[in-house]
Amino acid sequence: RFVEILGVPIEAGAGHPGALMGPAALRTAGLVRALRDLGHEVRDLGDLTPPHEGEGADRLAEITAWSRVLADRSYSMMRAGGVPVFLGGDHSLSMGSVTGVARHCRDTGTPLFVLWLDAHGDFNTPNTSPSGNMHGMPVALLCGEDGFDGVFPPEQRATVDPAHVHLFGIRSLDPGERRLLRARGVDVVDMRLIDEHGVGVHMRRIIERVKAAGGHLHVSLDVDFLDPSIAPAVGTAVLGGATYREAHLIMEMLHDAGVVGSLDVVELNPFLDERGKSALLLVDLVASLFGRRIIDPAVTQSQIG
Ligand code: DIR
Ligand code: MN
Ligand code: MN
Ligand code: MN
Repeated sequence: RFVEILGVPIEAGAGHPGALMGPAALRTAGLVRALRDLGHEVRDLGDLTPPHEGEGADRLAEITAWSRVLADRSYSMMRAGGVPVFLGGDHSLSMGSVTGVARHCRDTGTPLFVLWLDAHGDFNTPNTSPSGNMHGMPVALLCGEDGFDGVFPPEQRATVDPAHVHLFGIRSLDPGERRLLRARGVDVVDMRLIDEHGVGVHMRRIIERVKAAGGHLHVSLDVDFLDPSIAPAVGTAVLGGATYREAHLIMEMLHDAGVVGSLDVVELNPFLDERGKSALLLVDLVASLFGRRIIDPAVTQSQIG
């Protein structure tokens, strides 16, 4: 496949500085090489430059400026026909990346589904957020909740149906966002469900749904989806996250299904990493998503009959 990589060094949405180094750390960990070794055609577009209007302004103004530039860029990457991979940067970047993807899907009449791998729901609005941090709000903006009027001009806006959003790995919700998630009917696969059924059951359900609709699946991977013992490089670590094998299984199933059309890898804070451990793990997970496997399943099938 043709893969286009764009770094988005934004950290104004997070509570801790450091996420702007994320794209550099993912490149240092060998992301481009890993994808090329799998036979993909990879174009690294470098990092998006911080939009001028945002600098020194308040955080909402800064993220608004980034989001507008990124939504246009994401839209043109989709039109180029490859698989866009956005390297964060904090999770507020998904306001722009997914908006561009949603606009392209609307143009082409393709149903858009979003798989949000995260410890958090990211469904706060400026009215419900206890922290005021915009990395806790992107899904609410994407689903058209109130309170984000100034972010996109009407001609740029494109939303996601909340009934097409699957939050996965969740173990921390604020009271206001929990109420909103219930009211909008968003599918929330929390860690309790994963413990009880395993990730395979829920991934199969989500994959079948996207396939049946002939849809485009956007995957948004927040580092804090992973257990902090394997991925410490995140400002908002929450105990009880996905294990190494759970995370790889998700990526492997997504690859085999062939439904993923765009990806965010966000919230990596290299300042908090332990000798690049989290960055290296993320590169391995992206490689699994793009086809790295232990052995061809056909071989195993023939052995077990
Ligand atoms: C919290 C934390 N729910 C907030 N959110 C984070 O600030 O809204 N999302 N860390 O990734
Ligand atoms: Mn297309
Ligand atoms: Mn999170
Ligand atoms: Mn997040």
